Amino acid sequence: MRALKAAAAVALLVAFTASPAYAQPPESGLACTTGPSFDLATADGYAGFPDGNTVFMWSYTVDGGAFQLPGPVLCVTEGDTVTISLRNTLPEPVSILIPGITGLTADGSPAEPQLSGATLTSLVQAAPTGGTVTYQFAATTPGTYLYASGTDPAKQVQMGLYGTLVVRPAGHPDRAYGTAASRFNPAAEYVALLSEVDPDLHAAVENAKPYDVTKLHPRYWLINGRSFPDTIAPNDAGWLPNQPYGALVHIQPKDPVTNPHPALVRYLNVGDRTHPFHPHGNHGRVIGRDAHALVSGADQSFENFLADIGPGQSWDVTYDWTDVEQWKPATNPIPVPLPQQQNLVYKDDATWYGGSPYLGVTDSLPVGVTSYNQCGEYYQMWHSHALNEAANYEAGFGGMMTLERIDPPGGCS
Ligand SMILES: [Cu+2]
Repeated sequence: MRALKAAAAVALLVAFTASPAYAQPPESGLACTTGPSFDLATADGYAGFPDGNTVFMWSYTVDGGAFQLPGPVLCVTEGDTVTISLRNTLPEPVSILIPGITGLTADGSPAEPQLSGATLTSLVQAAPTGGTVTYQFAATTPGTYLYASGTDPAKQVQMGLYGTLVVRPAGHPDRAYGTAASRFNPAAEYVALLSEVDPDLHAAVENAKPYDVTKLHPRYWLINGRSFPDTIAPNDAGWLPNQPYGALVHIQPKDPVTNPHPALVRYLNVGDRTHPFHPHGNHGRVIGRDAHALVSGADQSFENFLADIGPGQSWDVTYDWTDVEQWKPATNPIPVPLPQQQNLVYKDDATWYGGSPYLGVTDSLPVGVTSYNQCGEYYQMWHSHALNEAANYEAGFGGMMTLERIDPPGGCS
């Protein structure tokens, strides 16, 4: 058995050595489905969570594609005429509503709330079962938008009918808004779409049973359709075939010459409670809210420790990581005695610690300890500070958490 393990280890080592991709950072960050015309359909399927549970859900997907949670990230440019055709495969009418977008048409007419007698049935025209509706609007204002079902939203949004729309300023794909003050590093652009899942509602829908939405009790807390630790897995991770988007924020230290522009995190909350989100390490700078720039004209952007992302809101936050204390082994050693390695506990003989507290330095670890650390990079928490949400079915740690990964200057080599 031991020999077998050793042989497997050698094989793995060879595989890693032979593959230049091993040194590359895991793929993360915003993955656009590019418009301005989109053919979407609805789908049903199962989302998987780290405790092994699966939950029946509905979603938007590119027509012909499989169920995916959340729906595709739709990217368009200011000035585009955006067309979204939605084919409905679900057993009830569904629609798409984009809060903040005005002048929406459905099948060529102004999109209006749908009434059945005195009862509101949909906030916007819906596609009947087996039917298609085509929405159109002019993308006039850059920013980050939610799109979600406007039909029985308390049920359908909870079921998973939601996604992100990004409107980029014309001519400036490296800016969140039109002004230079909103410039960011396009290689470090992230979405954090926050949502909640109450499996009881999903089981009721799957089994055609009634459910009282006023009794909603979320048990899973998601970023981009995944809960921790799946949030830190790469985009398109093989074991999450229907949850394609990771949420690892992967950056390098700010440097005036080699890395002058910040990362951009586009937060959205499609759930029904506020999520107090914060990164460890450095503060973020809020440069936009609900597709309204805080950096056009007078600078109204602000630094904060914690972004209270309310239901239905989007926040655009830039982020720099700076090594404020300038810890260097030779010139500025960390002035605390570090425990002997023999006194450190490594869970399951594995760790993300690189053997050294200094960025970009790796050192030896006790024999038999596996380090997942590639090049002395740092990991810090990035999470909802409502710690009941840091759980999967009320068992911690999990839920609405992810990590930021800080590579040494220049990246992993
Ligand atoms: Cu924290």
